[in-house]
Amino acid sequence: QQITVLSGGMGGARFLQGLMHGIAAGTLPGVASDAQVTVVANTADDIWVHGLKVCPDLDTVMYTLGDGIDLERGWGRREETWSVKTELAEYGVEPTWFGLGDRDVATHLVRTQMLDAGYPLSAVTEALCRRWLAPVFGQGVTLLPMTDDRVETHIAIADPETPSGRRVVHFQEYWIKLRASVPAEAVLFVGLDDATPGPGVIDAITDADLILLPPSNPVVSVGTIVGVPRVREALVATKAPVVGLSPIVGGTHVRGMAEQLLTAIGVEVSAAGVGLHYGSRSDGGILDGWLVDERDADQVARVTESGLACRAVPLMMSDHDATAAMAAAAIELVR
Ligand code: GDP
Ligand code: FO1
Ligand code: CA
Repeated sequence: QQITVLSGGMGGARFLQGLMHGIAAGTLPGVASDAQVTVVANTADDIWVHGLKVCPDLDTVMYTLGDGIDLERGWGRREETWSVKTELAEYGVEPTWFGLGDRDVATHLVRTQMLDAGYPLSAVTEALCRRWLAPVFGQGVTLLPMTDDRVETHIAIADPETPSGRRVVHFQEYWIKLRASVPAEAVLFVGLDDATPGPGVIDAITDADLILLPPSNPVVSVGTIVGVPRVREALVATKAPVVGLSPIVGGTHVRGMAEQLLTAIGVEVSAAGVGLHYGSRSDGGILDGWLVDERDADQVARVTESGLACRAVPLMMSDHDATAAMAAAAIELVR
């Protein structure tokens, strides 16, 4: 059995922890304990800092599943130290706002070295996962970048100093330095239209028995993956059922900045709004089913009217059992 998951960073990684927990425990309806999981991860958060290529969503999934993640921050390595970051700040070298951990630097050095040697990001990711995923899951989990091409999410914000009244910052600066405290006037996916799906990505969608959209950011995590040319068509055409879980609960994100970004692209910030934004496959969209949190049970009717299967269940990933139950409910919805 092939399960494919389209993932961002923290939200997708936590969901994957619960999914793997459920597979191992045999608690997912109709899912064998030797089911193979392929993660297609967003790479548009990627950023070059201090000459190093940083891939936040790939690394967050890799570190989380490999148990190297710092659980409190939700990103970067546990037992981290910050000597390199501190020394760079002493030199006054920007960006001082970026949290570059010493252990994390090793990952970026390996990645940058391999990229410089001509290896594509997919080969780099496979090499890094030999350390982080193989010992835990053998061949049970495969992590694929959505594309090997350079794609970066940039955000346009208001700036009265400029003739256009706007300036553009990298998504990481918008989130880490500005804390998404100013409205996103536009979301720009630099390079996305020219990107080619990474090796194995289209097959992972076409050959899947089940495709899951975790409660990842609909704009800069799932939206970017679906925006890679040919991915949307593959999702619409695949024989596999496609089911998603809402990252919006009670009218806002559980954490992060999905509210600001959904507003920027004119999508209603609600569980139903995101489900309808992804759209029902019977209507040219990409979903067969959509799970909303119990607090949004009043929105189920609106979603089902659009041709989508929909149910309200607990959607807080408070622990692995709770998350596994969410995965089970998602599978149940489209069985
Ligand atoms: P990022 O790349 O690190 O931002 O992580 P993702 O894009 O994969 O996921 C971020 C999204 O996860 C945010 O929009 C949150 O609202 C959502 N999220 C985080 N925790 C939970 C949770 O427990 N339940 C639900 N439903 N969504 C969550
Ligand atoms: N998130 C922060 O809030 N502050 C940081 O300093 C920070 C550094 C960082 C370094 C490497 C990495 O892989 C992720 C990092 N993140 C940081 C998370 C990153 O901004 C993610 O892209 C967001 O969680 C949204 O995807
Ligand atoms: Ca991300």
